[in-house]
Order: sequence, then structure tokens, then C-alpha cells
Amino acid sequence: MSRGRAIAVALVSLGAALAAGHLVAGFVGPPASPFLAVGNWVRDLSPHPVTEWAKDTFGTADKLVLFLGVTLVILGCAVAAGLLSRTRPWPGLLVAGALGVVGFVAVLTRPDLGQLGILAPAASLLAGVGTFNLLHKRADPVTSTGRRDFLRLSAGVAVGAGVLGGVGQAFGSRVDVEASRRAVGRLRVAEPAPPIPAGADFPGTVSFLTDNRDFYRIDTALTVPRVTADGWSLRVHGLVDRELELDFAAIRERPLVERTITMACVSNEVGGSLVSTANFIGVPLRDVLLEAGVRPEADQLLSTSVDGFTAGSPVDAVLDPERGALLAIGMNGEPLPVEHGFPARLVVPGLYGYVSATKWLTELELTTFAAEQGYWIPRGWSALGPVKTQSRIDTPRDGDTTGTTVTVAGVAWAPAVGIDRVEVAVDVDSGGDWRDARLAAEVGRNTWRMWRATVDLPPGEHRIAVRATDRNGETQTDAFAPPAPNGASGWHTITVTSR
Ligand SMILES: Nc1nc2c(c(=O)[nH]1)N[C@H]1C(S)=C(S)[C@@H](COP(=O)(O)O)O[C@H]1N2
Ligand SMILES: [Mo]
Repeated sequence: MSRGRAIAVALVSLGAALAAGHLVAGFVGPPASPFLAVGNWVRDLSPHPVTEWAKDTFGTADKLVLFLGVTLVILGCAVAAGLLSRTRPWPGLLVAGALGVVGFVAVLTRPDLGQLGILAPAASLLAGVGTFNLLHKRADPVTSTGRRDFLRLSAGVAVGAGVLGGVGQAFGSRVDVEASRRAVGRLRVAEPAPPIPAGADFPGTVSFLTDNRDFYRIDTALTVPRVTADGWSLRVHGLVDRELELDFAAIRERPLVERTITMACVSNEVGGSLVSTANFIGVPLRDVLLEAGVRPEADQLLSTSVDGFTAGSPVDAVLDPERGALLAIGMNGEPLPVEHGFPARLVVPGLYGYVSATKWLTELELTTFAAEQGYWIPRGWSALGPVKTQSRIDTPRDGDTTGTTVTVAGVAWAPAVGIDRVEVAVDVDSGGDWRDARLAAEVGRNTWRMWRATVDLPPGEHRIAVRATDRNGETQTDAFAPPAPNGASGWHTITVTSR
């Protein structure tokens, strides 16, 4: 058959396969959709340099790029399969079978699917092979009933696939997490956070509390897990005296506390915005762990998400009453937004999110660092992730043109430790002095602190640098380090031109 026909046969069969899998996944569990499962699988298998490169190059669009990449590879396989099958069907069937096996493995390795999950790749395989066989016969100039007939059949299968895929999508979205979130309603807080004083932020800095919709978001989830409050429970087990199983009602009925906490991502570059602050509402994680009874051998709390993500935090940190780690169910007065972990997550001040802040939390296991590793550790990141003391200039922006007297303002953070001093220097490489910035009111040791300073800039180009000193007396090093493996370091520096 012609090249065009051969490719058409393969692509339409691929479409039928993906649609059939997506349809069945809509009923047995959305993550079973083979396309999605393969995307997840590729992400989990990607070696560290590849994920780092993707993050550096595409930032938070890395998921989209992953999907595009997987799509291109699958399309490439299909086109190749079609071209190899111009005279006989078996090379195409072989490729279909191979893709089918990949789908099976990807789905079987998902942590969030029951046994019915394999029905989705099974449907894909059957639909793919069946469609390929049928179309291949009809496209064959010897057995074919004509060109029109072939085109009509191909178009029919393609449209049918689109419709079935859509039905699967609609069915998979029937778990209405937003409705569950609304049904949770207002959380009654027994111990509200102290109000944020008016002087906690400065003009020119980001606002002290970050709105939920502006709060940075980082996770490996290619689609946001849909967990309802009613269907949720948390298991506490491992090196404990007694296992606990808590449901959402059991948590919200406890006296809820509210704590103002600054969270930071280890991937944040110097000067970056993967750092935000919110009033988190929940129960002290320490209380839950003490109820279970932590055995002395345990040095790691391994938290697991419904989607299989895990984070390992030092037991000392999560039990430290001063640090005040939370099993959080609310954020800035609302139930947790779905993207930020509804119905429950962990927040541990002073630890990067990758070793502490598990969203869509479902399990807490007391274990040891020797026995188990969180998701990012075998992928090249450090097992311990204390947040490095950092500071950032928010105003002026890099590249701005300024007057000769300029107010520089920004934020500094050393969560769990506290910020004691921030200094600003103009042209520090050519002998400029460090001068103290004015610090805003301190809200708490676990939050960032705003600062500002007025500097004189003779006409011309200048570099402005900032550095913070934390409550342990440690001043930020100017030694540059990239985010991997344990967080970026160095001074945030901007260049401006004064006139
Ligand atoms: N389930 C799950 N939880 C997760 C992650 C994830 O990939 N999956 N990423 C962690 C990382 S790296 C960070 S920095 C924080 C970010 O939380 P946020 O998206 O609410 O800001 O979530 C943590 N919790
Ligand atoms: Mo992160």
C-alpha cells in the first residue's frame, strides 16, 4: 500500500488504542489511562541530569514538555510501524504489542490503582491491534473494497475514538473534588495565628501573606490527584507503639491551630520566586506522632501521597515543638486548595518541600534513613534538606533605570531560625560597603522578613547585592551553588542604571 495509507492505518489505530484506554480508565481510575501512565513512568525513570535539564530549560512548563515528548515518541513509533507494514501486517502488530507492554508496565507500577487498573491498557491493546488488523486489510489494494471505503472507515474510527476518549474524560472527572472542598466549609480554628502587623511588609516587596492563587506550586503530578474529604484517611504506622487511622472528620474536630509559615522549594534559584508564605491551619504533627508513640529507633518520618510521591523528614524536626510542624487541612482561611494538597498535607518549617511538605497525604511511616528514601533522594538530591538562609531584592528589578537615590526592598528568610540582619551593598566588587537595611517587624522565626534600604547611586551602571544573617549568626555565603543537590546559595545581585 502507499506510504500515506500505511501511516494513516497506524495513526488511526494508535488513536483508537489511546481512546479505548482512556475510556476504560474513566471508570477504573483516571491514572490508569495508558498515555498518562506512560508519562508518569517516563518522569519517574528519568535520570537526574535529564530532570534537572528539563527544569532549568522549561521551568514549570516541564510537564507540558514531558507530555509533548511522550506524544512525539509514540507518534514516531506509530509512523515507523505503519511504514514497516506496507506489505505485511506483522511489523505493525509487533510495535502495537510493544507499546501495549509499555502501557501495562506503566499502569502496573502506579501506586494509586487497584487491580482493575490493568483493564485500561488491556482495552488499549485490544483496540489498537483490532483496529490495525481491520484497517490494514481494507487498505490492502488486493483485498480492499476501494479508496472511498477505506477513508470512510478510517474517519469513522477516528471520530469514534475521539468520542469514546471524551466519554472517558468526562467519567474520570466525575469525582468532584471542588464540591468536596466546598462541603468542608469553614474550618473552626481554636488557636488563630497572631494577626500580621501592618508593618510586616514594605512598598516594593511582595505581600507578606501570599494569596492561595499566587502561592508557588511544585509537584510531580501530571494531573492533580482527586481526593475527596469523605474518601480520605491517614494511616500512621511503622516504628510506632500503636498504629493510627485518622479520617478527615477526626482531624477537623480536633482543636485546630493556625500557623504562619514560609515554604521554600529546593529548586528555587537565587532571586527566584519558589518561596511563599501562608497561614496554614491544621493539627500539630507532633501530637499525632506522640499519640502513635514514636519508637526510639525511628529517625525518619516518611510521608506518602496518594500518587506515590514520598518525602523523608528527620524525626527530630517533626517532633520539635518550637518548629511546630503541621498536619495541615487549611490555607489562608480556606480548606487546602486542590493543587496544594486537598484534603491534607504536611508543612514543616525550615525544611525544603521535597523532604517534608507531602500533598494529598495518605500515609505516615516512622522508619530510618538507612531503610528508606523519599522520592527525590535516589534522583540525586540530598537526604536532608534544611532551607538555606536567603534574601532577594524585589525592587528595583534587574535592568531598571533608576534615579540617583533609590529605595531597595525585598525579603529574607531562614525559616525555623529567623532573620536578624540584612545588608545591602552597591558595587561590592569594586569596594562598595555593606550597609544595614531596615528590617520590618518580625512575624515569627518561621516566616520570611521584609527589609528596605535607601542607597545613593551616582549616574551610571551599578550592581546591587543583598545578604542576610540568620539568628544563628550565619551570614549568607557569596559562594554560588546551583539548586541541586541541597539548595542554591549566593547573593542575589541586580544591575541597574541610574540617571
Ligand atoms: N504529593 C506531592 N507532594 C509534594 C510534592 C510532589 O511532587 N508531590 N512536591 C514537594 C515539593 S518539591 C515542594 S517544594 C512542595 C510545594 O508545595 P506547594 O505546591 O503547595 O507550594 O510540595 C512538596 N509536596
Ligand atoms: Mo520543591
